[in-house]
Amino acid sequence: MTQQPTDNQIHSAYALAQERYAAFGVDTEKAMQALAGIPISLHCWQGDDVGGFESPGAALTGGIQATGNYPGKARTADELRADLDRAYSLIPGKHRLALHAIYAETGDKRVERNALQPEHFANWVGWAKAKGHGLDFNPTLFSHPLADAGFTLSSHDAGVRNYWIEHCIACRKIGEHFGRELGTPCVTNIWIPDGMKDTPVDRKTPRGLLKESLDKVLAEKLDRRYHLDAIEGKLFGIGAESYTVGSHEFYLAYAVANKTLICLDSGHYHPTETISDKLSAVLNFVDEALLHVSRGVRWDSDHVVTFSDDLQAITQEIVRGGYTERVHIGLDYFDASINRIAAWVIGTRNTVRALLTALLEPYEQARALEISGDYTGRLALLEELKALPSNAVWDEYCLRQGVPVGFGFMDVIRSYEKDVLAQR
Ligand code: RNT
Ligand code: ZN
Repeated sequence: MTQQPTDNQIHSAYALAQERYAAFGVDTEKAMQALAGIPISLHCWQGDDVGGFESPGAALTGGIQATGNYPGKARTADELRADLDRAYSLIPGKHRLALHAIYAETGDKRVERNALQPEHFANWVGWAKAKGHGLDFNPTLFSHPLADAGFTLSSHDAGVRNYWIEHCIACRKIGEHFGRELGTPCVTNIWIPDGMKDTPVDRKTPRGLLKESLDKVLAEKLDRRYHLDAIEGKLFGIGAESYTVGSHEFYLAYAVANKTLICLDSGHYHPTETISDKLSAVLNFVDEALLHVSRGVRWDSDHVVTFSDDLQAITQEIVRGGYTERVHIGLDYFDASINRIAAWVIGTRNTVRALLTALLEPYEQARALEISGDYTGRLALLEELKALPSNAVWDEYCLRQGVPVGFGFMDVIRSYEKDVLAQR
């Protein structure tokens, strides 16, 4: 057991912090209030290493990889929901869940992905309703025999392409159903693994085919009150190092031309490129964006999100730009080498805490310095802010939201591991 601070200690530290921030013109109460209104979409696939329930033990393909074999992973939808409940109980605020199509519950029947229906997600919808989570969705265009050749929506084989077009259409309908049932729009995000290990001679045809396929997938307009379409580009994947059909340029152009959301995954760019810098660029041309907050270590490794400069730069851009309504924040990582619930909790708490830190910035003051050309003052202020007691506000926020303060969440995770995960 960790020795926890008492409520009184937390409140007194907060009162001091509140004064320090007030001296910079920052209202900590307002910041906490704004924070409570920003949902993070947790990714269901961290709970079972992107396995899903379609065929137990199926290999994960598509050039992505979850490494590690930490015991106790969820084997059924009920186990996954129980693990998620545990995770949400340790994260302050109300948050969403992003599902993948392979998390359908089809009972004893095998249902082809192009035949999936809302009814196959009835348990998820019931659960989300009961717990107050919004749902987001993803068609699954990997871990399937028809994706084994490395091409889906851009395949030269019309039969393969059609299968995946039908799958994506089925998923948009399911997403729309989620939105209607839950009263909050579902973001359905399309990512495909299509690409080549070695240098292709024809880069053009697969991209033309992908455009055609997407046009068919998105032909039916869905009500934006219930459903939003997002498309996610990428630089490379394992086994697709030389050519990715759905590159960033491809999807950004497609999103602008077709008014979809663009999904920016922080692991999907050259190592010195950051998605924080992209937001204020793309949001001039697309209405909304989806983020896959992740952490690449040397490559698109999907490590647990840590409280890094990169993460803070992302949340600062969202807050400074006033984009909290236009940027949907989702997570995307899968670490199988540590407790999977802790992975969710640590990455999500970090993201929420980074949002809080951004909300505690005296942005107008810093901006005034910048506009007047006082870059010395801007640098001095930004450096000073780093040492302000944001953590005292964070602790107070956790306490008010009824979740463990600080490292205390690990006590809960350890007992759940002993009582539940170890019995699997
Ligand atoms: C893959 C993409 C994609 C997946 C999920 C599982 O590189 O980031 O978002 O991680 O769909
Ligand atoms: Zn992603």
